[in-house]
Amino acid sequence: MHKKIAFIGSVGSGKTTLIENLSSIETLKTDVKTSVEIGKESTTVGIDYGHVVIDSETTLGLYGVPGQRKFSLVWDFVKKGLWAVVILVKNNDLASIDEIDYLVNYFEINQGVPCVIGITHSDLTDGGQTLTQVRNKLIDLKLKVPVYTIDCRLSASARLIMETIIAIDESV
Ligand SMILES: Nc1nc2c(ncn2[C@@H]2O[C@H](COP(=O)(O)OP(=O)(O)OP(=O)(O)O)[C@@H](O)[C@H]2O)c(=O)[nH]1
Ligand SMILES: [Mg+2]
Repeated sequence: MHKKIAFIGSVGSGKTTLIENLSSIETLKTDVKTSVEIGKESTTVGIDYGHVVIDSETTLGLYGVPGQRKFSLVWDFVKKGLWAVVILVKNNDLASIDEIDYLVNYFEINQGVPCVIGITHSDLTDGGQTLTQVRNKLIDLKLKVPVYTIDCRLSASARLIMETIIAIDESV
């Protein structure tokens, strides 16, 4: 069975980096140089695609979407037939934290969808406040979702996210 996981979150939260880290194949990337100021040189405009083999019967398709809402046509494609969702939030970035509401709503995430939140870039600044803000938001949204502090560049973080998603799926 081929299962589809979406990686969503604000611009620069680390989606492309995490998929690259997780994938067992060279990822398909659609990053281009940005023409507007978004705090980094390149951004995803299409789709990121990576692939993980779990066992002889199960493969995972890793689908990264652009963080920018203006490319939400891609979000609509990724949303179809989703098995699980990973939401990335950039540490100490209010816009990134606020984006959770919009994304949960857009991707119709409810308790029946395996979901994990990763707070990224926590290696750069202290992250205690962001963790509390994200947890409070989840209480408002009535969602019980594990929240981890991760670094998208590290394989230990990538494994933690993937193992949690699989454990949630097996427990529901
Ligand atoms: N220090 C640090 N850098 C990170 C972390 N996660 C990602 N980065 C870096 O942040 C930058 C942006 O990451 P991307 O993976 O392009 O972010 P994205 O979510 O795909 O962004 P868009 O496609 O524009 O929406 C890259 O230079 C990454 O190396 C992290 O946890 N810590
Ligand atoms: Mg990207």
